[in-house]
Amino acid sequence: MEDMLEMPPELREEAHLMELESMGYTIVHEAIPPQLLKKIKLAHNQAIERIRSSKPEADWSWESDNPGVCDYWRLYQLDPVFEELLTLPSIFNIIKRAFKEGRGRPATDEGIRLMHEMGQYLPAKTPGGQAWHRDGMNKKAENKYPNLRCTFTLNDLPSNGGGTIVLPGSHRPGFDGNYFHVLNNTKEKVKYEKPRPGRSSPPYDRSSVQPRKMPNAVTFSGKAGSCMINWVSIWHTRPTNESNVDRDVIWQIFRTARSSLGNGRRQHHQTKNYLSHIRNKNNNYSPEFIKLFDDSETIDGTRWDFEGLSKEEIQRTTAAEPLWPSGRPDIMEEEDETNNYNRRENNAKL
Ligand SMILES: O=C(O)CCC(=O)C(=O)O
Repeated sequence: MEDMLEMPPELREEAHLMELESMGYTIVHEAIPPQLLKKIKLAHNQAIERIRSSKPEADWSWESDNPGVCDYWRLYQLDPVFEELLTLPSIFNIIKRAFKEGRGRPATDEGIRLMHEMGQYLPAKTPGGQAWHRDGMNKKAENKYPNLRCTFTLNDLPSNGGGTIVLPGSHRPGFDGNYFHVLNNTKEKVKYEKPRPGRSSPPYDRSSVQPRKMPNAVTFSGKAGSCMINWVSIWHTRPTNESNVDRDVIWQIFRTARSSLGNGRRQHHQTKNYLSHIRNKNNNYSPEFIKLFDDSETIDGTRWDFEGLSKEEIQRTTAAEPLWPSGRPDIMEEEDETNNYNRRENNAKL
């Protein structure tokens, strides 16, 4: 069987959940309906264009030093079409169930929360530039409350197109940092760089590791609109894009309600304007959607150590500011004080 689409629809969700639990990832083909995909690609291309025309190339990417790589945050306030990805039934139902059912992790009835989102353009032939890693693994928090990541590909992604590679089954507890040197050909410890304004702290010194080719690893590939869902605790890396096709992806990471944010990316990239809009307005959104943005109940809501950011830095990145380009009308009209906000000085404007 080529993919789950050939299964009876009523069994597909179960099958995806089973894969997610047993292998740590699952690929949902045709997750984004064609009409929506068109609109999302348009909005994505505009966001990328905006970055390119507003910053020097060295600042185009938040996390990659490779030439031409471009990424952006705050998708939902850039264009409402991105909000549709949050509750896409083909994906959302799987994520909700994966968290709710627990299966060895603490289960929750309280729903799920958005943790982080980002769009990225990566030109054909771009080197991987990453070590094998697990995201945000922290013995206190993330091992117990792992998060789920969705990677949507907006283009047809060939098998040599730089799609994320995962090691099936390695999401389980027990596959900790001791495997780093096995997978990355180094005995060096991970070296964190200091964060720079407007950039993430690159998670390690990229020159010191050479990710091994693991013969049984699986590479994400699929038609435009496909989505890989994976527990972030799975060992994974970004391989070189050997194809002639650019890679355009959108990531969304979800956490379970009440899980710790420690050692993870907080929702720092949503501006205060957007968050207050979401919290105050019910017209267009279901309560379930609004809850996605609720971080008030977290155990250590003020902690922020993954990127090494200070409280001031968090304050700066969440600052209220006018929304791009002149703001979504549905937000701007409702917030009379919007015009008074000063633009932030750093270059992570989006
Ligand atoms: O770009 C990819 O395929 C993987 C990215 C990744 O693993 C990360 O940012 O943690």
